[in-house]
Amino acid sequence: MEIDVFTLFPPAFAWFEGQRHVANAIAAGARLEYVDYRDHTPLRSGQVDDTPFGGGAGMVLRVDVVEAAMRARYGRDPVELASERRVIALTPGGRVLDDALVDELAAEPALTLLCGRYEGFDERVLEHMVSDRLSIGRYVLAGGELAAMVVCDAVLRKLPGALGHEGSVVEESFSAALGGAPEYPHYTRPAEHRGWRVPDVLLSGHHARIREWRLEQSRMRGDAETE
Ligand code: 6GU
Repeated sequence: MEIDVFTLFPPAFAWFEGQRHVANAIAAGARLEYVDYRDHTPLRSGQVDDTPFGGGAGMVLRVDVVEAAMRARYGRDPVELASERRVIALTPGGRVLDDALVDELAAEPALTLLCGRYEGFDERVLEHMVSDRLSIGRYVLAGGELAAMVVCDAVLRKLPGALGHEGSVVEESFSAALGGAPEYPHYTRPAEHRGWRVPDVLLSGHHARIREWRLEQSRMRGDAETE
């Protein structure tokens, strides 16, 4: 997996790269690189954004700046690129990320993530230079960087070698293995704390019964969610 993140704040990702599963994924061959729009702007004094035509608050990331950064990175017309590679604009109005979309993205050989800032992208970026618009939920963040980290986190942890235990990603919340339902509850020592006991079945050593109990718990949580 090769992920290119286009951003105005590459240093924001330093902490993210230190995460164990991210470092593991990189050690196992994944690649995470950053392109700073500002390094490629054709405008004077590093300008990357501008005020919106028609007026209004905030600043908009310019279409010519995004194009220049993409041309610098890929050496070709971004309009053609978007038909061959997942080029994903991070924008609050996009398709909302879920486990199925994470699986879909994790199966790609390469991803390009475009972070917006300020009021977001000039609409022509979204119309002509991307294959996908992706949101991490129905609320507004000040920029796409946190959203890009969310996407990278969710995708990279699905890759072989990212987590210590490969089974962890097969049967987890919202996975196909659990029929899309949330995961069952987990407990660890102590078996009792302030009178709060761990369910007996988990201490029973009966693997078939434990499994049945877990799937039942997951189903119940799924039902509760849709009520
Ligand atoms: Cl992808 N970007 C921004 N700016 N805000 C968001 C988002 C993305 N997803 C949810 N809120």
